[in-house]
Amino acid sequence: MTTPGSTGVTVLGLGAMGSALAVALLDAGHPTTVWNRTPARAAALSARGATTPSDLAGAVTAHRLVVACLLDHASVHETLDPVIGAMRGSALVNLTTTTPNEARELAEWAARHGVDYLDGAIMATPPMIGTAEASILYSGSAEVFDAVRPVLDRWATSTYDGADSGLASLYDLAMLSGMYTMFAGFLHGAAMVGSVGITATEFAARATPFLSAMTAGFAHDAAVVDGGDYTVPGQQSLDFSDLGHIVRASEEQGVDPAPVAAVQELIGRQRAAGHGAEGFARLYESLRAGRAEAVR
Ligand code: FVH
Repeated sequence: MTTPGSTGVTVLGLGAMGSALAVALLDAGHPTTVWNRTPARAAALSARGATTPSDLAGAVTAHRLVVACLLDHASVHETLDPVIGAMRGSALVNLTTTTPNEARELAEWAARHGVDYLDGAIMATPPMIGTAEASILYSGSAEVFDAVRPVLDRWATSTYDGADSGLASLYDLAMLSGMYTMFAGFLHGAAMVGSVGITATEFAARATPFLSAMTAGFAHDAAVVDGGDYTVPGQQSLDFSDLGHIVRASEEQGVDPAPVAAVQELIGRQRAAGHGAEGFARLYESLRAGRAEAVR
């Protein structure tokens, strides 16, 4: 039996990302079959040499490696439920963004139909695909990852995070949580200085080196969290970290303090529970407890 991917690849979903993935394969000379719910989106790829079968069943049986890059978890089921029975013995690499549990559900569903499942989380935008800046995280079937690695490496630096199909998604969404929270904080700061006419561009020039330097603190906080001792010397205490003045300054400038108020609320929970003298990293305990009342 042939190795999945060695004779070609089928790409399902030709939105911005799916099209970028298919173009990278075509540019590398991989026989590539494409399918999209709205067929017109396949025309440009057909002109570049992609095969465009008349129906989905033809697409998923054209090759033993099927890549899905659809909108969300529901669209994966909506697309593949009717044809999964024809995919027995194939490998499914799902690059659609899902939650970890949705990825695990898809892995179990695929296994019930004799399909090997590898989940992927794309840490890149479509123009980055095929460049050194692109990264894709994978988890699930190690056999599929190893077998189709030459295909995966056409798109990005490929990292395998283990057999748990949900892990790639978990890393992805955890990193995006950090990113979005940081961007919200930046925009809040921009609104604060914007209240006196300073442009966001001017603020970005000032904030970028400062915030970049602050990321060096991740490793220190991580060591404290992993050590589990929030009293170790050298930490900024939660009492010292009171952000009430930032919240007040924001309100004085007529700016919604929501991002920084959320951090202040987390600090307040730990201080109310008697941990004010301990380090800022103790916020981790509030977050992992998961509920406002569950402060340890
Ligand atoms: N674009 C990006 O920068 C991000 C980077 C990180 C990873 N994401 C995820 O990649 C998935 C696809 O993203 P996309 O950018 O290609 O998304 P769209 O351009 O909106 O295309 C969506 C495709 O999904 C098809 N589709 C939607 N619903 C269904 C359905 N119910 N059944 C079948 N196909 C469906 C849609 O088809 P059509 O509207 O053209 O008929 C597109 O092919 C996504 O998970 C991102 O989170 C990208």
